Amino acid sequence: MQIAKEIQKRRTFAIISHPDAGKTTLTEKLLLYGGAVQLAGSVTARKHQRATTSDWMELERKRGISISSTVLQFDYDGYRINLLDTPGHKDFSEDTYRVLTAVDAVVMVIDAGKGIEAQTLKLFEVCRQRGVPIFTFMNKCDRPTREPLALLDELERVLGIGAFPVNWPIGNGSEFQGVYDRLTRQVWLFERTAGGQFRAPVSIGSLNDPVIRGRLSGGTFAKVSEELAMLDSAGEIFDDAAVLAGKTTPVFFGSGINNFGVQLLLDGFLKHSPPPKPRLMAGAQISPEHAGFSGFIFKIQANMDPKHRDRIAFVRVCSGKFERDMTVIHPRTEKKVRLSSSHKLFGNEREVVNEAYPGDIIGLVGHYDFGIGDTLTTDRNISYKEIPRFTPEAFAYLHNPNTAKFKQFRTGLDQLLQEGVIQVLQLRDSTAKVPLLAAVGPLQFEVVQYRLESEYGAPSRLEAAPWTVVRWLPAQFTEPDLDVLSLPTGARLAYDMGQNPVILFANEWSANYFSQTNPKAAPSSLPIGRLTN
Ligand SMILES: Nc1nc2c(ncn2[C@@H]2O[C@H](COP(=O)(O)OP(=O)(O)OP(=O)(O)O)[C@@H](O)[C@H]2O)c(=O)[nH]1
Ligand SMILES: [Mg+2]
Repeated sequence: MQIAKEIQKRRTFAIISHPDAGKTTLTEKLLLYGGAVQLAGSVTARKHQRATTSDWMELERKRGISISSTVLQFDYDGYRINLLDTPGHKDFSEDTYRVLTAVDAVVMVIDAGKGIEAQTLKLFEVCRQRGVPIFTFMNKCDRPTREPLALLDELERVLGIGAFPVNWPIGNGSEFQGVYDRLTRQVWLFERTAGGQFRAPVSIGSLNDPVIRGRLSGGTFAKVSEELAMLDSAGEIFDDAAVLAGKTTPVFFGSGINNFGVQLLLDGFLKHSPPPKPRLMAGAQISPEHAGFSGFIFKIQANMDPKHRDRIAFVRVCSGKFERDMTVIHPRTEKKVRLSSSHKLFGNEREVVNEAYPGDIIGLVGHYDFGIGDTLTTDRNISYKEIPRFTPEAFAYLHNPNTAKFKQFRTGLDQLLQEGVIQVLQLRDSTAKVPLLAAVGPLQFEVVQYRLESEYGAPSRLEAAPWTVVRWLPAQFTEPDLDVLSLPTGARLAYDMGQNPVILFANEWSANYFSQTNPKAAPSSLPIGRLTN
């Protein structure tokens, strides 16, 4: 069975964490060790230096932060890898959460000097709910870190899962020299290379090998020996079933920037992480081997390639075989669609792909009917409901200060709206034509403004709006019902993009007061049971 073999080869995973823990840096090093790039770029690339593959947006390079998730597909050691680098900032978390619906495992990066940070904890909770296996990389061991045992203890205490150290750091901060691999009982001592662009030279041997021992200070040798003896005495062994069930996380130590421990993480991850699993759909399981092709769209992005100025819908293949030019059903519009412009993706590079298998992420160019969350399938019975929705918490008016640029402004805004990271609301009883934007966080507005200017040549001006909370009214609400609603001071009625009525409140208190005093109109934080795109 060719399809079963192809499925077994697939590893589809995301790298997640709090901002700045080193996801993009680690992603680049996984590409280096995976043979997908020859020279690793840097997130803060200066002159003559390569920038990272995953932070390809101009604004990401300027700011040195990730704004949008990136797909990188490559082959290594017999595996077909679909790797997703995600943004850590909470204002971009809607994108990150959508990515989590499309992967089979995650690598959680922790800054070993800081331990578990707020955003990591939130992302972890989502993974746990979805039962996604989690691998942990304790990064930045080249800087002073917390005690490794304390870091493990924190994982178990705060996240409530087992932590199995696959390797163990040798030396701390500037004395960090490498790791001890507990599965093979070998020491890996690395050397730093300028800028970490190339693989780090490594010496491998047993802890008592005189050459290895000669390179460690007496203090480091004694500390590592003692800690390893302690870990061994606990008698735990690597439990694949517990890892696959998301009950235990294998822990790797290292330094992404210096390439220390990256090879061990990559190989350890591939060996112990799962191939694509069956997907749940309305209580039923759709196995990857299911004969019909199916997949769903978890992300849309416009203008990835300035030469083309088009948009790509990212599809996670869930079952069956994808073949270019195949005709599928698009259940939301009930249309049949021929999929001809399919691509595999590597950052902002794309290449035509003729076939794809469960686990693969492919980019479909064009298809302006496609929206986030849509299923594409050859089997009428399949319809995935994977994509979580987020409640906007930031609101602002976006003015077009240059009337001559109205067309660019409108086209740009419409296309960015399709990416689904901002929404536009229309105030009721208002003739003003200025779009009122809503997003999970205010940084999204900056991204919209920057992209309008750089991708569409349309300058814009942002004006703060006086609300912080939006609530959707019950589905059966009609216009006459809206006429008689009495709203708290400062609140306004508006419509979302699907013409569903919402109320904008000045603050949480006012929203709660309204709910208590209007039990029949009790609004919800999401448009439950309504179509919004
Ligand atoms: N000392 C040290 N610095 C690192 C290491 N890995 C990454 N960094 C630095 O940490 C900063 C953030 O790195 P990124 O890779 O952009 O972090 P990120 O998690 O992708 O950040 P966001 O995507 O914006 O959430 C950069 O200045 C990196 O150079 C490491 O192993 N050691
Ligand atoms: Mg990043």
